[in-house]
Amino acid sequence: PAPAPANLAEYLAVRAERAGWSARPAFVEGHRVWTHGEIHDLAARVATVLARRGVAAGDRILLALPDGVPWVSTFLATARLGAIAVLVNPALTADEHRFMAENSKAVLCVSGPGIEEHFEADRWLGADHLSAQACTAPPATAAQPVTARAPLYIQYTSGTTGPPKGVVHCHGDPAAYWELIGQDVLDIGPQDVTFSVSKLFYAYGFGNAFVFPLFSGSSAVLTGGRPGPALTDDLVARHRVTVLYSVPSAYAALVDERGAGHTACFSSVRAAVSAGEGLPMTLGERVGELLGAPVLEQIGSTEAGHAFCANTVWDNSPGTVGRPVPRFELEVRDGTGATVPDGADGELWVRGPTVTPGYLGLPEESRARLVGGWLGTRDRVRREPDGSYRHLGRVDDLEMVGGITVSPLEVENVLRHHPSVREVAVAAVPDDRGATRLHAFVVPALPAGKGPGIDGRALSADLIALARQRLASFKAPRAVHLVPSLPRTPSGKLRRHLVRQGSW
Ligand code: 3SK
Repeated sequence: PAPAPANLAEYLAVRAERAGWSARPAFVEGHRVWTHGEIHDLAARVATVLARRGVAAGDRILLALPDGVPWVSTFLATARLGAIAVLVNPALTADEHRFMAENSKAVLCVSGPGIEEHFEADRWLGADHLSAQACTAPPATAAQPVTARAPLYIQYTSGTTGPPKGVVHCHGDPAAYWELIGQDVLDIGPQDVTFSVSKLFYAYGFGNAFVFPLFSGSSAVLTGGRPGPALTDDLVARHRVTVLYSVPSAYAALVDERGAGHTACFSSVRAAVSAGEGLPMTLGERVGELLGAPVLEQIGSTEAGHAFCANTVWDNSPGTVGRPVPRFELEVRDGTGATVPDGADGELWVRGPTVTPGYLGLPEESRARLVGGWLGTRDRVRREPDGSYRHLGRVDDLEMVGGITVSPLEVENVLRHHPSVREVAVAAVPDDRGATRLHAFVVPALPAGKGPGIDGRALSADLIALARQRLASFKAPRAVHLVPSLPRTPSGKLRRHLVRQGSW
């Protein structure tokens, strides 16, 4: 390996050249294949254009771009200058973009066409214009020396209340994501072709589709929109994808819409990774059958940068999120902060090399969630005697119904067994008199073949009967609503507070 200069962009360019990856594919976008050499050359040219625009070390550059080579090259160029990339979802509203631009104090906002009015004109730069200028700019800008703890990028995480919080990560963090997860969990090597349904601006997608290919000499397929089942199996088949990263709701749609007849499309896949929220056992089994590959569940967070507990290609315990990633310490604590014994439920706390130093401009929130270097994840888990962890939902997920605490996950796990259910969320919804009742919101599975559609009344009655049969009666939903989709974050996590409000 190349000696490690601390500037990530320079380190990756030197690493690719010394490893002989310059002519190997790095990113596939539509019909265009970009090699590792082309990517680092383009990034150095984009750095020249940004430097001419006055971007300097420590400046923040907001990237509101779809997944693609402009995203990758602008990120690397920003890093090269010692500036800090603010990674945001390009599909946000104008108000959300304005909040993030202000909150991060971005000196420049780079976006594609159609959303320029979300940003102040004198702080906006069009991605097309940047790319055009980069073609003729020299790749001459020297990399800014930085330390491994210098800030590299900011991602926003939205809690259930309050505005999104900026999470800071450093130049040294991606090397740890690569060594601890890309290499030691997934065994990614130069021959791999990967595809991540999770986008680059999000922690899971950033590691999967940016960090791992650039550190390993492998390649990633990039696509702008959110890929549905048809596009996923087309891309996997066309590019012979070997590692697929996705989230449970997208896997549910894939198995539902691309049944047994499509297994051949996935013959190249050697591993499927699932994160973002809990993967029900039955869904994991169906995904494994469709893809003909192990389904590796893991858990991580934006604050930790990537996964901190994972099943690996060598050691997979379905139904669990695996064992702690080396160099991460995990504790399960009760509400008083005391650790609980194996087999008992509690909140997961994590300490490790890539945990964020804090939230941008929020010292009190940072102190509350980051105590002595330990991050309170808000995930409810149980440690099994064999050292694996079972994910039981979010700490804030528990619902109060008639004064009794109910785990909506327990109810969801029962309802999900019904063949006509693709996705389900259960929440306590207040009635006209202010009393709360459990309601189930169900995305129906597509009817097989060309048969009749779903009979909503019959399905509701069936689901309530199923819950009564399997659970204590107070856990059975009082009402079932058929909905076209559930409210989720871009990473696939359920927005349960919106389910509770019954509005999305
Ligand atoms: O959301 C998660 O569980 C996750 C998993 C892996 C990497 C990053 C994240 C946020």
